[in-house]
Amino acid sequence: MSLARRPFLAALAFAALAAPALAHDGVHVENAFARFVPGARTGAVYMTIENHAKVEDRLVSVSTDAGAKAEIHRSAQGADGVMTMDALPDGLAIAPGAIAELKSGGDHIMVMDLNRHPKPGDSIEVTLTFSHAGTVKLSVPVRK
Ligand SMILES: [Cu+2]
Repeated sequence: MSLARRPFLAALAFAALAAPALAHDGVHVENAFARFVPGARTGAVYMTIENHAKVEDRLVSVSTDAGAKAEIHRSAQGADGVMTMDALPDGLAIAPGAIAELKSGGDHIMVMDLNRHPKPGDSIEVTLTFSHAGTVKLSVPVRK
């Protein structure tokens, strides 16, 4: 009995060691940066998120050490031409194989209730939580 279980345990240990190498089985984040306009009460985080999985994923929540609150926002231009933005209550869906661009004037992560004013050259910690890929922690550089 104990002999029969051995290969199973060995396989588990191997899977645990191999897991970090499977970087492309899930989401892949690139070009992340944050922007904090001097004097502003909020900041924004932009990045490119690729879903390498074969199922839809969803960015459901974000947290950061730079502020008490972070929301996933979508910017849109109203009929009057004025830009507005709204929180996405259900998060940001990313289809299998799709790329979500979080950029100025579009979808973005908004940092609120700032506890400091990060400057260009600083970095902030950002934790992304996905429905499928789980938690992704990033150190995000602050740019002008
Ligand atoms: Cu916003």
